Amino acid sequence: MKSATIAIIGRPSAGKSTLLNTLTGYKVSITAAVPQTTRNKIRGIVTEQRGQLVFIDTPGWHDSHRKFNLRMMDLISAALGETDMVLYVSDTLRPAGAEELAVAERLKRFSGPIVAALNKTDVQPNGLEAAARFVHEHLPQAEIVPVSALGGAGIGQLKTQLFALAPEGEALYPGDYYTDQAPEFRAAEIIREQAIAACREEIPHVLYVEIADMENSGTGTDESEKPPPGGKKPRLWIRAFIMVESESQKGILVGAGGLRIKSIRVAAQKELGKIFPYRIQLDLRVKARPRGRREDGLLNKLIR
Ligand SMILES: Nc1nc2c(ncn2[C@@H]2O[C@H](COP(=O)(O)OP(=O)(O)OP(=O)(O)O)[C@@H](O)[C@H]2O)c(=O)[nH]1
Ligand SMILES: [Mg+2]
Repeated sequence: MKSATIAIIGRPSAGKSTLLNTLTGYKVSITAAVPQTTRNKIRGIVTEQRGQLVFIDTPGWHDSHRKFNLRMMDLISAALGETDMVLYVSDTLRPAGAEELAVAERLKRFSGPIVAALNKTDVQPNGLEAAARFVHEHLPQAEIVPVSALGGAGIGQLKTQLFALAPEGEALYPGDYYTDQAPEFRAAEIIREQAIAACREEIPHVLYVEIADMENSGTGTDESEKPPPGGKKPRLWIRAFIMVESESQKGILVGAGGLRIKSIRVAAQKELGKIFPYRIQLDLRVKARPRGRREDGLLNKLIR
């Protein structure tokens, strides 16, 4: 039996979280067109006859001295310190720049096996050659696999390569686990994803979601709980707040006549219904957080 922990590392928006979702077959980690979507170490688990791969999704590697970014870099370093292997994701649609070099420099100090997934091959195959050359030059020890995280091309080959390089060992999680995240955290992430999708530019980076209450009419929030045969799914009430920095941001998220928050609520409710075996009833509001509590306390909320 093979068993490995694998940190997924790469630039912002390279497609790390999309790749994790495609590898596991579940929506484990939220994704967005804007960078800096992932803010935590999110685990996704793949169990097969061959063994078990435990992936750790990480925030995008971003060179900056802002406290927010430094904190995310710490998360990446922590993931690299606790992992057997690295799955390095590069974006073949963007030429390698300073950030890509910084990632490669950091990975040079990693002693385990590295697999480089050259992503987004569905769009423009001519970026592939330059991306492969970059990896050959800067991470010569890495095995290269071209993939499309979105379309699924190359995913089977990527898994084969990862299993081949994984050490022998016992599974870390039961075979039916695909993530280790608590239901409240998953719910907050799904709502954050829908809020990000509904607004542009500045707001995505400052908002976070607080779950005030989660209560069900069944026996628990256990995801494995199945509806009774032929019966209706039990109901799950979720009361949540989208937290922003200012009244003007609140205004943008609420939208004219409350239309934007309504569409975020409807979209989030639908997505939540896909990951939890419940009929979801979501009560969603936007709150501007009080001034004067913006520094470390806030960082702890943004990056948990
Ligand atoms: N065309 C195409 N788009 C992709 C592919 N993989 C990811 N994307 C898109 O790239 C954008 C970023 O994807 P994410 O998975 O959120 O990227 P990430 O690396 O996790 O980003 P951060 O968490 O912000 O670092 C989204 O709009 C995805 O739909 C792919 O294989 N092909
Ligand atoms: Mg991500």
